[in-house]
Amino acid sequence: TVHVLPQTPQLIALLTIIRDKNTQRGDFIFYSNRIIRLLVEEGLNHLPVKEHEVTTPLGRTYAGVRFEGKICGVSIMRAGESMEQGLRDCCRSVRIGKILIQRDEETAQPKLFYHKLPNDIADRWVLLLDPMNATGGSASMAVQVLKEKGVAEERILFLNLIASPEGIEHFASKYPKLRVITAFIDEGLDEKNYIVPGLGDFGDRHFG
Ligand code: HSX
Ligand code: HSX
Repeated sequence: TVHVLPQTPQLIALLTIIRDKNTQRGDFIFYSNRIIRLLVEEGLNHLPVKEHEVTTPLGRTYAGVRFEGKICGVSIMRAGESMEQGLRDCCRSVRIGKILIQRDEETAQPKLFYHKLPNDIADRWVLLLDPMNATGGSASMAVQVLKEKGVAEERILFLNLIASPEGIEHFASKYPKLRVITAFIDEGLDEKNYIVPGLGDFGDRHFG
């Protein structure tokens, strides 16, 4: 299932800044971090809570809820690492796994180089981090790695800033129980499988 963030003027203004080719690295990082924060908060909205009662300073009882379950961030390197801080800003001691996948820019085929994940990842909710979902190939390969480690599809939330309709369709058909949370769905892919209008290569713009 796909969840697109509410298209508020604020979100569109943030996206406009990071799409602008004249935006310099410092601003790109600052404003993309604000969008990442919104994505993480929306991701957390999908996690279960259970009833929890507290006493307020006025001596009254408040019947509330608290988070239940353990989570883990998994970033698809390199670009996905740019989303780790936003996750840490919301979840202070969160565990983070890494999967290094690179897309061959000639063929657009992803290649898996490395992965390192917490041992108990199968017991956790996984927030999969990659800012761009173009063909869906890279993230799909990451999902395969997670499934081999015993993570159920319905426990994976894939967070990204910009997706193509093709990338969205890829997940909807291949992993119907996986939740995709994205800030924006763009027009499509160009002949080199880059997202258009897009924002260029996120990793290059963030890391240099
Ligand atoms: C970029 O290419 C992004 O950060 C993703 O890792 C990947 C998206 O391309 P695709 O595999 O969805 O086509 O480096
Ligand atoms: C390299 O950079 C690879 O072929 C990937 O497509 C890309 C990965 O870098 P990043 O965008 O994940 O930082 O050309």
